[in-house]
Amino acid sequence: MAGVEARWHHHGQSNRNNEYYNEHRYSEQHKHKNGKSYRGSQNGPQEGESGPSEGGEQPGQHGGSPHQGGSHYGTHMPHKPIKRANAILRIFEEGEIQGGASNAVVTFTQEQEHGPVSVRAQIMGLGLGPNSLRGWHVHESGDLTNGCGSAGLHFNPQGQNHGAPWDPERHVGDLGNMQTDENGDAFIVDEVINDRMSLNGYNSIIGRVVIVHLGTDDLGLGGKPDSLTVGASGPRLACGIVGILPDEAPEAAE
Ligand SMILES: [Cu+2]
Ligand SMILES: [Zn+2]
Repeated sequence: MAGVEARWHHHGQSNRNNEYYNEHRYSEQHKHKNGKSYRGSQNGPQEGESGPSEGGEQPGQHGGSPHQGGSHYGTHMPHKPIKRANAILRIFEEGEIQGGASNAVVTFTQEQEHGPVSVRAQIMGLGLGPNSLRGWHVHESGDLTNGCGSAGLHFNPQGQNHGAPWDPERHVGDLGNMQTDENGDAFIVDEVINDRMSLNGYNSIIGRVVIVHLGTDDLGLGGKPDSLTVGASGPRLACGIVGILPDEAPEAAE
């Protein structure tokens, strides 16, 4: 974790090869970071955009990889962390959504950009079975082309084995099990389930998929062939894409 964070935040230190090219850019950034004002970001042309050599010479500058400096192109833009997101879970069968409106909603809140994500969930009407433990995770891909089946494996940017949400060795996407009540519904109230999860940066779950399974997650301890990858959690029952919400909950409608 610490290593990843360091890489994300200190491009200049971990990217020696690019230092020559980026020297000017870095010094400007630091000036801005340590200075008082981001004024240039909102008004008028930005220094970085006016240089004649901007563009062709530095592949990656405009691209997506943060390690290549891709994010630097927008450095002068105001930075607004994502604070809230949710996933509406739907039951899929053979790639098709089943049933009517979903009563299964998971909401993620991250008040501080690098702080913990608290999870609130109301999981009703999925038929999870009464008084059961049901595995659930954030899977890596936001692709529901073939229903929950195309969402990939557990979100695991550090390449670790599957585990419990409190294990040192685990996936960022590991949420363990949800406990259902006598009606087969589950309610989670503002709980920090996995403190590696984020709505921002390297461990961001935005655009990925929450899946609830028909079986119990063995938390990597079951000794089955898929215990260390998916916790032997069984078939994928319901899923939904994690989407960005406004910072504040809207006023309740009448
Ligand atoms: Cu899963
Ligand atoms: Zn996992």
